[in-house]
Amino acid sequence: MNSFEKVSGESVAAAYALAKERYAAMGVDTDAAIERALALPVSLHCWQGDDVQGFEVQESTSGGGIMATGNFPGRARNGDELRQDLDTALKLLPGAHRLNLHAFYAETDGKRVDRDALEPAHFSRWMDWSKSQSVALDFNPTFFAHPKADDGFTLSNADDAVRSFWVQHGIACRKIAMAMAQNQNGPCVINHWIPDGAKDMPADRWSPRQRLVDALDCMLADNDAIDPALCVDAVESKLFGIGSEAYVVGSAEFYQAYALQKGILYCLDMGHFHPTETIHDKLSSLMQFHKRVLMHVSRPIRWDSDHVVILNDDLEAVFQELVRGCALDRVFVALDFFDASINRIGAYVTGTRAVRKALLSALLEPVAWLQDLERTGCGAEKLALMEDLKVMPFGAVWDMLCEKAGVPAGAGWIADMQKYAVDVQAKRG
Ligand code: RNT
Ligand code: ZN
Repeated sequence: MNSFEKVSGESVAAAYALAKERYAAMGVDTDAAIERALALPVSLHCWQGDDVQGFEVQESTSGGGIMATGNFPGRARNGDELRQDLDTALKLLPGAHRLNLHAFYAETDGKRVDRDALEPAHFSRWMDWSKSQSVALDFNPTFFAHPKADDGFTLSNADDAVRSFWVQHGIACRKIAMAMAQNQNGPCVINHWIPDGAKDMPADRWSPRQRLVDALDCMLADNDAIDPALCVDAVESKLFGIGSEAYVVGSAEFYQAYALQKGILYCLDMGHFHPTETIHDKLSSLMQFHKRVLMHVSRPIRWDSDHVVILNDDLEAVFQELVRGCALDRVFVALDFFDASINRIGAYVTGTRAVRKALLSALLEPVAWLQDLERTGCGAEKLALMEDLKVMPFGAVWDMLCEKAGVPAGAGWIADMQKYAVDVQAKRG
């Protein structure tokens, strides 16, 4: 019978010694690559733990078109359970992490508090957790799953009262992000994503976009208590959604231009482009003009399906671009996937480890050599070297990275996931 036994430290060290030599022969310092790969913060999204449901007292509605499919037992039902799950996942994850919260994960002690009235106090438990775990927080207003989002329009709604409700929500959230930043003595990235769009051919594409500009301007103008170095605003574009197949107000062009004009971050979600369109080629264009970007790491299958991220070509290409362009310091990496059909700790760990694997793999490239071959017309040599890099002993370096971070190497973490499923998740209603 196979079992998910832990790999011994000796066998990790022995394999690493050989791998280190192979990489050194190409001029790559594996120790330095491990150190750099561990240092980049990856922002863990709280919403994988509860299938994007949130803790609100009010009846949640469908508005917004994002939905996790599946019914695997063990979903976190409140803040304590979600934090317990995150602690468990973090123990199995190598490297630096942040936690990305959504506004509807406020804890209001059974009181109904509408989105425009949210305050930092409703996140005090999250902020206490953040301090105790030394995990900084990022934040998102929740412009979906609310009666005022049911007609598919929030910040671009034609109704002044509805639009201003959402502007107030954004303003309230920026104050919360500011409080989080102060609590952690460092920036909190606040990402604004709205679902606004139309199911079928709009007769007027212009007015909602004009209204969105005005609403965002209004939201971002409320700056009395805001330090832009601490409350780092981002805007996330999308191509289509469930119920917004024909038109999305906040498209890529819209937010690329808006973010640039306002000096805020543009957020690229890997699932928010055409089905075969990937984001790695966009980075060296956008980043000529945008000083920094936010990335939502996700995995679309045929559509924006938010599957658990795996180490595939798309993911590797993104980190290769960032490393080759010396742009790692200019990107905020956040996760955005949700699968309710498998163990949720397993989803967190598989997806988050895949991201750091891609990062490490990119850091193990002999970039200067590849670029030199290209510059000097040695195209066949460059292509052949790129192919050979794929079968270098990467796994041995990855295992050492895990070992150095004090988390199980290889597939050893799966046994911990299984134990937690029995000891904790199975007992949830
Ligand atoms: C939706 C966007 C957005 C959400 C989260 C929950 O298409 O990708 O980022 O997934 O805010
Ligand atoms: Zn996203």
